[in-house]
Amino acid sequence: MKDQYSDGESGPPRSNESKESDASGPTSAFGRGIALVDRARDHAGRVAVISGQDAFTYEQLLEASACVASCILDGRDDLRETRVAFQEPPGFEYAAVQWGIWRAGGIAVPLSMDHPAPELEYVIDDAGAGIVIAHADYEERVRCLAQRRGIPFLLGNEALRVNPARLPEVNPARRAMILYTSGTTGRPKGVVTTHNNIRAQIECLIEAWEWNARDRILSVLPLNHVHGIINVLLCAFWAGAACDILPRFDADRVWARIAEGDLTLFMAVPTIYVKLIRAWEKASSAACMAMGEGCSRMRLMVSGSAALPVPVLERWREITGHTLLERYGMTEIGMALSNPLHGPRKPGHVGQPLPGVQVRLLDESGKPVSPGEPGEIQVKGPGVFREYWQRPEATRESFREGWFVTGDIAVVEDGSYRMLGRSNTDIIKTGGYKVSAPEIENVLLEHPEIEECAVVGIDDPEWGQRVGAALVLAKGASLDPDSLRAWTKERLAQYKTPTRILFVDDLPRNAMGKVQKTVVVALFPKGEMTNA
Ligand code: MCA
Ligand code: AMP
Repeated sequence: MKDQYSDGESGPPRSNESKESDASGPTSAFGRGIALVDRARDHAGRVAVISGQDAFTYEQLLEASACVASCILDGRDDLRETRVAFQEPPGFEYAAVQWGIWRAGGIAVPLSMDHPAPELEYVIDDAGAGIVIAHADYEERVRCLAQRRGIPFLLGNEALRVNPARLPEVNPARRAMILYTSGTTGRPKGVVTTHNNIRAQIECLIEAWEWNARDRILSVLPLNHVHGIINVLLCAFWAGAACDILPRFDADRVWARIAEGDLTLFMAVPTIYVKLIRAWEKASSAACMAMGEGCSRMRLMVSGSAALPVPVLERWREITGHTLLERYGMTEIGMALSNPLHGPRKPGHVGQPLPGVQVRLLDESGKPVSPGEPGEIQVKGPGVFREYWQRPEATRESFREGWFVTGDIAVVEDGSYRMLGRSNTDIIKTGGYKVSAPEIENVLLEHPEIEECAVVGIDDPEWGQRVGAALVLAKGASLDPDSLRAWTKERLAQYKTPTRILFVDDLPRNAMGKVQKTVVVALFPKGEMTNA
C-alpha cells in the first residue's frame, strides 16, 4: 500500500528531501516510522522531561503520546496529515501532545502561549487546522476559537487519559510540523518540515555539539519556534538526555536552577544572556559563587537567533568562564553555521557549516563571491524545509537552483562566517523573534487616528532591536502612546508591539514616494523609550 502523503501535491524544489522507500504498512500497536519516537524505546527508563518537581521517563512519554494519538484518531486509522493546532505551555504535556500528533499521522502546529486571539486565529485558519488541542489553563481562550470554526476541540490532560489503540506506521517523508515565521511581505508564512527534515536538523547538532544521554538541558525558550523545539527539546529527546523545562524564561529561576549544579547544557537568545548578566550583577556574592559553580559544571552554553554583541560574550566569559558558542540558523533551514565545540570560538562570528549542511555566498548578480567579499547566504541540505504551507509561489521564489535563499548577508574571514545583516530592512529581530515591519504597519493603519506610519528596527542593547513606529496622525487627532500600545497588544503579539513611538508631521520619502526607512530610523532620539 502506498502512503499517498509521502510525496506532496504542491511541488517545491525537492533537492532537500531525501526520497525514502515507502515505509507505510499495516498499522501496528506501536506505530513505528518516526525515528525520534522509535529511538525513545532504547532509553525507556531514562528521564526525558523534568517539569517543576515532576520527572517523566521516556517510557511515560511513549505511553502518554500513544494515549494522545489514540484520542486524536478517535477510531480513524491515520490522521493523514491533518493539521493539529495545539496550545500547551512548555512541559511534559506539550511533549506528549507533540508526539501524539505525530504518532497519529498528523502535522503539529504549535501555537504561541503569548499571542492574542487574532494571531491565534490567523494560524488556525491559515494552517487549516482540523483539530485544536489546549491545556486546561487555556481552554477558555482556545475552545471558543475552535467552536466558532466548527473544529473539534480536545483538552490535553483528557487526551492523556484515553486508552491506547493501534497506531499507524508513519512514512518519515511526510509533513510533520508547521511553524509560523514572519517574512518581508504580508502575514507570517507556515514553514513545513517533514520528519526527515526534522531528523536532519537534529542529527547535525547531535554530531557537532556531541549530545549524549548524560546531558541535562534547561529549556527556557518558547516551544513554537525552531530554537526551543529542535535545538533544545528534540535534540535532548534524540540523545536520550533529560530536558528540564521551565514554563517561561525568568532570570532568577534560571540562575537558581543553574546553581543546583546538575545541568550540562544551556541555549538561549542574546537578550536572555543580557537579562541573566543583569540579574547576576544584582545578586549577592554568595549567590554569584553558587551560580558560577553551576556554570563551571556545564559543558556548553550556546547563543543564537540573533547577533550576539561582543561585549555580551565578553561579560559572560568574565562572570561564568564560558565562551558562548554562537551559531546561525533560520526557521526554514534549522541550524547552518556554528562555531566549533572544540577549538577557538571567534567573537562576532558564527563559524563554519554544520555537518551535512552546504552553504554558499552569492553576490548581487548571482555569482559566488571572491574570498573576503560579502554575499548572500544560500543553504542546501536534508534539513531544509519542504515548502511554505499552501504558498507554492513563495516556495519557488525562495529557492535558486535548489538552494534556499536566506536574505542574510555574511562574509568569510579566516575561514569563519561573520554576519553583516539582512538584504531587507523590513525584517526586525527583537528579543530573538523575527517580526515583519509591513505586518505591524498594516495593523497600525487600522487605527482610526493614524493616517500614515513607518515601522523600523531601532538598535537596542537589550533586545537587539526594538520595534519603532513613526506615526502621522489624522488631522486634529491625538493619541497617547500607552493607549496605542494597549490597542496594539489586543491585535499583535507583545514583542511586535512598538515600544518606541514617534509622532511626525510627514514621513521621509524618496522621489518615487517610497518611505526611506533608514531616514526614519535616524529620526528616533537615541536611548529614549518614546517621544510622545
Ligand atoms: C517583551 N517586552 C519587550 C519585548 N518583548 N520590549 C521590547 N522589545 C521586545 N521584543 C517587554 C514587555 O512589553 C514587558 O514590558 C516586558 O518586556 C516583559 O515582557 P515578557 O514577555 O515577560 O518578556 P520576557 O519573558 O522577559 O521575554 C524576553 C525573552 C523573550 C525571554 C527574551 O523575548 C523570548 O523568549 N525570546 C526568544 C524568542 C525565540 O525563541 N526566538 C527563536 C526564533 P511591560 O511589563 O512594560 O509590558 S527561531 C530562530 O530565530 C532561528 C531558527 C534561530 O537561529 O534560532
Ligand atoms: P527566524 O526566522 O526566526 O528563524 O530567524 C532567522 C534569522 O535570525 C536569520 O535569518 C538571521 O537573520 C537571524 N539569526 C539567527 N542566528 C543569528 C546569529 N547568530 N547572528 C545574526 N543573526 C542571526
